[in-house]
Amino acid sequence: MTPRAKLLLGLACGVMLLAFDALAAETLVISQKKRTFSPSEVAVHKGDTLHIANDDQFTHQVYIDNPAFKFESAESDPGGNVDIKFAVAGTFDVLCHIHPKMKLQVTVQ
Ligand SMILES: [Cu+2]
Repeated sequence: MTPRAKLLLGLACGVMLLAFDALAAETLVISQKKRTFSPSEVAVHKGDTLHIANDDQFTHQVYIDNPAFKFESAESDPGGNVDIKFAVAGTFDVLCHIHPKMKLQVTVQ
């Protein structure tokens, strides 16, 4: 095999690996609207990311207080967003310090 052919093969393998990674890990969009998460329950796989968009007229925040996974965002103004990557399996409540009734249940498999 020529050096050029080896290089092309290497590049092709790299591109396929990147494509596989993109397929394996997903990003799901959650909306914060009228002081609720929508949807309010979601199931994801380990490595997936939730993109939590503040589509509300209020400032929100998100946190997770679980022994297996803790997360604390800054305040997110209307139009802002927060990304949370879930690396651990389990069931987690995503909550908002500003609006204690807001709850999103995330099941990670
Ligand atoms: Cu809130």
